[in-house]
Amino acid sequence: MATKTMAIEVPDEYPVSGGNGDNSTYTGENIKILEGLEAVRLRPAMYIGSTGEMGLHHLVYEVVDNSVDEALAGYAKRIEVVIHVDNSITVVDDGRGIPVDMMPVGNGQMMPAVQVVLTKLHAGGKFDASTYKVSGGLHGVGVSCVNALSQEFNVEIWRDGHTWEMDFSCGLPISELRQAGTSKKRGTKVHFLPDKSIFATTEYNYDTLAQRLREMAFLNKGLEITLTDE
Ligand code: 0RA
Repeated sequence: MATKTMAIEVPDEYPVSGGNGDNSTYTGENIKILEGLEAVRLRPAMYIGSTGEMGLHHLVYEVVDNSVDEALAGYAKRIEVVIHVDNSITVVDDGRGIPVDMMPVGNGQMMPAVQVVLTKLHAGGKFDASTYKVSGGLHGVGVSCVNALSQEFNVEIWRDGHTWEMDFSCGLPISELRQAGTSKKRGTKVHFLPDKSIFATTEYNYDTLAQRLREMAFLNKGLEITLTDE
C-alpha cells in the first residue's frame, strides 16, 4: 500500500504572550487555537466555500462583517475598504476597536483579547453570537479564518488614546501586540494578503466587491461603506 506523508504546517512552539519561552506553558487554549488554524488551512473550502475567486472575495466579506457587527452594535458609522496594487486588502472601521486587554487563557497564562479574536476559531465566551449581533444572513466563519488563510495579516487598533499593532502570518502571531503611539481616533484597521499557496487566483475584482458591499450598506441604513481600488 502506498503511504502519503503530509507536511502539517504547525510550528513546534506556539508563541504565547507572557510565556516563558520553553514548551512547558502550552495550555488547552493554545492547542485548540493551533488545531483550529490547522483545520482551516488543511480544508479551506469547508470554511470559506472555495479556494477560487468566490473564496478569495469571501475573505473581504468576513472582515467587513465584523465591522458591520460593530455598526449594528451602534458604534461604527463608516467602513473603508481598499484594494491595494498587490491585491492585499485594507478594511478600516470607526467602531470601538478590538479589545486589547490581557485575558486569561488557562494555566495562569494571559493573551491579549485581540490575539484571541484573530486566532480562535468561532471565538467563544464573551465574543460569541449570544453577546454579539449578527449582521444578517448566515453567520460568518470569522476573521480568524481570514487570518489563517493570509500570508500577511496586520491589525491596527485605536482605543483609549493609544495605537496598537500586531502582525500574523498564516494565522500565527509573528509579533507581540505593541503600543505604537497615541491616537485620538477610535476603530480597527485590518490589512491582509491572501495566501498565494492556497488560492487559485489572488486577483480581486472591483465590481464583485462593489456589488456585495453596496448590498451590505443598503441593508444597514446609516452605515457608509467606501471601496477604493488603488
Ligand atoms: C469584541 C468585542 C468588542 C468589539 C470587537 C470584538 C470588535 C471586533 C472588530 C472587528 C473589526 N472591527 C471590530 N471592532 C470591534 C467590544 C469592545 C468593547 O466592549 O469595548
